Amino acid sequence: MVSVLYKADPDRGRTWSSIFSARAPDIEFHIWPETGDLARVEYLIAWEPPPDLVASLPNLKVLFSSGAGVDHLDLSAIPADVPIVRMVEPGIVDGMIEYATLSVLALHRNLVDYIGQQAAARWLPIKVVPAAARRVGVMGLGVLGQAVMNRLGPFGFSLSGWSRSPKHIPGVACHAGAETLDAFLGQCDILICLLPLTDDTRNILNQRSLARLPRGAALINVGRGAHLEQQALLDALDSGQLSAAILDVCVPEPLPAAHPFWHHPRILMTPHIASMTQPETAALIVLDNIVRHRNGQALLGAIDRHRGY
Ligand code: NDP
Ligand code: OXD
Repeated sequence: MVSVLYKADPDRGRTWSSIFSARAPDIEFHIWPETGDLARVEYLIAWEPPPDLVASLPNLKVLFSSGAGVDHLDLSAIPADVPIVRMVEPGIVDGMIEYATLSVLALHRNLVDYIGQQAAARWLPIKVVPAAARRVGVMGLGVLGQAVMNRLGPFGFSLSGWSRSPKHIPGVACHAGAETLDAFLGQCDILICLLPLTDDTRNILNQRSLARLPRGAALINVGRGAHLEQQALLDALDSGQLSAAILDVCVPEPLPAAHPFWHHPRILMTPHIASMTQPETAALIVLDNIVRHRNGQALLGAIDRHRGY
């Protein structure tokens, strides 16, 4: 019998478990810390597996990240012949579309200003900028970045995107490669970071790159906290180079109570909830991938270890 070990949020694990038993009764599904016979575990679904867990699974065939990112995994601790698959599932995509749309519209319609005005009991309408005159750019044109662009299109924003390899997306000015970063940034009144965290993207939102944005631009960071140099953001907000930031991710998480981001009048914070893997849809995707693996077919969402995403 195939054995699957799940080591992520235990509440959601119960939903995973009931879907597995309904759809694939021939698969044993264990929720950590109940593991069954470790020697029989072939598939591990995990967020942050303890360092010795992978080493204790001699028959591990595939490691599934329970999230879209894989930066929380120590790739060097996972045997080279074990594929690593990230989470690509409709629920996480829908969540990110909602959060990105909410954030873009909030910035487009000056919500940060109105929150401050309400606190000061000040009635002060701000001129509405037409969507066509607002330039929205997305760093990272992968599964999530492209889904966000598709949904923002109908609002009429002027859209651009940036990725490593060239893309052709109707209605989006696509830029590719490090040498195009400055030109891309220069077109972003609202910049969304939806990059994976890798050696190439760590601290990519720094003093230099933030200075390339049009004056008064706003930032949405839904990638990872380590994409952003925190002091560079504070300096850019204080100088007026940036007008506002919406941050779903930060370093460390949770952010300590004394951190200046909490009380900054131009920053809105959320606790890494932009999007979450939804067990109802994700379990079906992982089950499908297990079947694919057993049939010798390519795994959907397998990462490239050299690229780091
Ligand atoms: P994908 O792997 O599908 O897409 C990544 C995109 O980033 C690709 O377009 C890739 O380019 C681009 N990219 C990677 N490295 C570079 C680089 N050095 N320069 C330029 N572009 C680069 O990932 P997803 O869209 O599924 O997810 C993106 C990230 O979103 C996750 O890694 C995670 O960090 C974050 N996330 C955050 C959540 C939250 O709740 N805050 C929830 C889910 C995800 P190319 O297409 O050329 O390969
Ligand atoms: C993810 C996340 O990567 O929730 O899935 O950040």
